[in-house]
Amino acid sequence: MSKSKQLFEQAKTVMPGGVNSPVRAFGSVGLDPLFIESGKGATIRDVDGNEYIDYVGSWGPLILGHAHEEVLDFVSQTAAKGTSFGAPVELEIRIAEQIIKMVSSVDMVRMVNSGTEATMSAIRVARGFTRRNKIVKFEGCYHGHGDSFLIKAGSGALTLGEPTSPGVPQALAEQTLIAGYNDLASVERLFNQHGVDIAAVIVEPIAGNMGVIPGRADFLQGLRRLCDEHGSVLIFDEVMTGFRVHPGGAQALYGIKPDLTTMGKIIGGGLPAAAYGGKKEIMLQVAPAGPIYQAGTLSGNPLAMAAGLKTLEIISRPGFYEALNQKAQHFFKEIEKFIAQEKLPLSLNYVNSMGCVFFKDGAVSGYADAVQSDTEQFARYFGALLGRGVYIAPSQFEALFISAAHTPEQLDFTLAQIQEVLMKIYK
Ligand code: HOZ
Repeated sequence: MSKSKQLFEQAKTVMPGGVNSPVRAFGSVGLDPLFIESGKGATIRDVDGNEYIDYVGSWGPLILGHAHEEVLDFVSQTAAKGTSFGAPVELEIRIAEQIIKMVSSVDMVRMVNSGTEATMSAIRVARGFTRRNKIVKFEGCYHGHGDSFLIKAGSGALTLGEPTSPGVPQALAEQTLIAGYNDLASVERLFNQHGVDIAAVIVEPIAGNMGVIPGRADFLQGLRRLCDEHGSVLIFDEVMTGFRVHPGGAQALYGIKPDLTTMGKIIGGGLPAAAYGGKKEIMLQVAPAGPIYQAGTLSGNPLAMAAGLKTLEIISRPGFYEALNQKAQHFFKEIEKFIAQEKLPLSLNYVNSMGCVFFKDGAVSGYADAVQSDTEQFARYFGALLGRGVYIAPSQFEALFISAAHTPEQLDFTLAQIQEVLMKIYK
C-alpha cells in the first residue's frame, strides 16, 4: 500500500473524509488523494517520492511557484522576530499601500485570513452600509462557505453535488437571490422585484469555481449600472482573479470599478491572508472607524503579510505579467488548436494564466453549460494525467493555473501528455 494511501486511511479516522477541505479528497475522480511532502518551483513531490508538475498551485496562490527563495527569506526574517502579536505591525501598512496601488477601486482595505472571511465580511459591510438585507449571487459562483453563499454554489459544493448545503438557515437563504451568470435579464428581473431590498450584488468577474467562465463585458457593465440605479453595492469577488489575470485584477481587464473587492490566494503568497477593500465611504463604516463589526486575532499576521507583500512586490516588477501571460497563452492556444484539429467534443476557456478544459462540446458560458460536462471522462483524464506526472485540480469545476515557475520544457511535456491522454480517451 502506498504511503499516501496509508496516511489517508489514518486521516479518515481523525478528520471528516480525511481532509480539511472537501475537494482535496479526490472523491469525484474516484481516487485517493496524494499526501504532499514538498514543492519547489512548479514541481511537487508526494510522500511516496513521486514527482508531479503542479497546475493547482495551492488552488491559485502560488503564482511564483513553490518555495520561492525571496518569499521564504522574507518570511523567515519576519518569523525570527516573532510570529504573531495581535497588535499593529508596520507590514500591515506596507501591504495595504501595495494593494491600493495595484487595485485602483480600492481606497482602503481590511486584511482577514481567508477568502471566505473576506466575502462574509464584505456582505456584512454592504448590508450595514445600505441598511438592506438581500444579496444577489450567481448560480455556480463560489464565494467561500459562508451561510449566505452556499446556495447554488460552485467549487467543492458543486463537485460533491451539494450546491446548496444543509445547515444554512432557511431565513438566511431567503435573503440570497440567485441569478444566472452572464444573464443580465435575470438580474434585471430581481432588481425589478426586490430593488429597494438589495444590499449587494456579488460576482466573480471571471468565474473560476464552475470551471473557468469569463464574465461578458456587457454583463458586468450591466451589473455596475443596475447597482448604481438601485443604490446597491457591487462586490467583485477577486479571490481567484485578483493579481492573477492582471496586476489590478479582472476589474482592470474590464475597466469596471466595483464598490468593494474581495481578495485572497495570491495576496497571501501561500500563507493564509485575504482582504476586502473598496470605496473609502463604505470602508469607513467598518469598526473601529464605524459601527460595522469585524475582527480577527490573526488578521494582519506578520508572516502572512510578509509572504503576501513580497509576492505582490515581485509580481509588480516590469515584465512579470508579460512573461507569464505569453507562456500561458502559448500553452492554452496549443490545447485549443489540438481540440479543433482532432474535432474533440471538448471546450476550453482561459484568461491569461488561468483556464479549464470542459468535457463538453460547444461553448461554456454559464452554469447550465458547465454542468453538462462529462465528469466521468474528466475523471479518466485526471487519473491518466496524474499517472504521467501531471497534477491538475481533481474536479471538472476548478481552474488550472500556470505560474511564473513553469518552464517551457514542463509546459511542452504537459501538452504532449494532454494530447496523448485525450487521444486514448477519444480515438
Ligand atoms: N474551494 C477551493 C478551490 N476553489 C479548494 C480549497 C482547498 O481544498 O484547498
